[in-house]
Amino acid sequence: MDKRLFLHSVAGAALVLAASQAAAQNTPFKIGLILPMTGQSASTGRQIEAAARLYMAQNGDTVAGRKIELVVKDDTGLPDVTKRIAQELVVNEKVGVLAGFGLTPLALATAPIATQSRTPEVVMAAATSSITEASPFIIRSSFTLPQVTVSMADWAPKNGIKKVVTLVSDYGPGIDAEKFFKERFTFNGGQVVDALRVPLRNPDFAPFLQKVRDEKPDALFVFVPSGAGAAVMKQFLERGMDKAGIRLIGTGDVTDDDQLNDMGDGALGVVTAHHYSTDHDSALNKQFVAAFKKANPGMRPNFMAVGGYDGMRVIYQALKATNGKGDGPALLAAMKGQIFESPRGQVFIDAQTRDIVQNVYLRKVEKKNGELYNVEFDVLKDVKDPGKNR
Ligand code: VNL
Repeated sequence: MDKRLFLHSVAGAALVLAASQAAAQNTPFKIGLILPMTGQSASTGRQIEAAARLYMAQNGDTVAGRKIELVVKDDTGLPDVTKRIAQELVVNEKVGVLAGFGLTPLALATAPIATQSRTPEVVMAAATSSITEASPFIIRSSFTLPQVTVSMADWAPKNGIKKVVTLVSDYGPGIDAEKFFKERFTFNGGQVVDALRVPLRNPDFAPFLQKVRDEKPDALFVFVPSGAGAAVMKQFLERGMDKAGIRLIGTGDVTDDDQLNDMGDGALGVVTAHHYSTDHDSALNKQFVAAFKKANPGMRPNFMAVGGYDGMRVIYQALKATNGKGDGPALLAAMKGQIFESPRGQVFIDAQTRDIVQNVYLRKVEKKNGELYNVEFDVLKDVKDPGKNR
């Protein structure tokens, strides 16, 4: 055996051993929550951690006789760091589940660790369609870009938007959004006249927006990850794009509830498609939002928080269903097929794809009691990820 292969199999054996120890009873059940707590995507980490802690505060920290320990680690948004932390959590901390994953590259970097150690990887944020195909141990509680994008591409042409320029962050979810928007919008008789991609790290939107202004489409369709929306909105307004008759449309990432309130009245009227709004009108959501705000003064929960909250539900329920004795594969099996009411509405973890099936809402930014909200005005029920089985 050559040395690399040998080291590889030793590491693999350590991962498998660690995973079986994690299933031992009466020891605490550890959930390794890996999040970007610093850097460009820190708001995603902050939202998910707050929601996970809220879930535990509401549902207790003991499940089927096992004490739950949440081990939160900051990967700073860098995939090499995520992977190293995931390995440490499995081998040294003997976590039963890996969770979190604020960005697509971070979820993908962890996939081989999940597979080798047979540890469920609960993706609470990242949203590129193909992520669930990177390991049979991945389960998703967030959403996919094709899911929300296709709904927008159906709405736009029925509402006077025939000519669009797309502007996306240049990586997995942005490429998904660009592709699925163009495909469905064109099918519906619309025309995508230009497709612009901006770098994920430290993007400068100004030159791109100038180009869009010159192209004069009916609307600009935008995908940028949570945390980057306010910068897009600011520059869109500063350049007078709205006054030039160009509408802003997109997935709900751009009018993220975490930032929306600070975007100002220029955001009023922006229409997006998404799976969650803080303003979602249900008794469960009202309870969730009130409890979240009470526990985290000055914050309101966004779609990342809901992905984290529901991801914890999926983990708790799997541990319960396996009487606290489940190893990785047993927990995974108990995660598949879960159906429950989320603050976003009814959801379902599809056992075949391990991806989430959920409602997608069309929403318009409006002011209510002095605050800006994404107010839902239409719904598409039980949307599966259109990126699967093509
Ligand atoms: C991703 C997708 C990240 C949508 C996001 O915010 C988001 C991703 C941090 O898959 O990387 O809003």
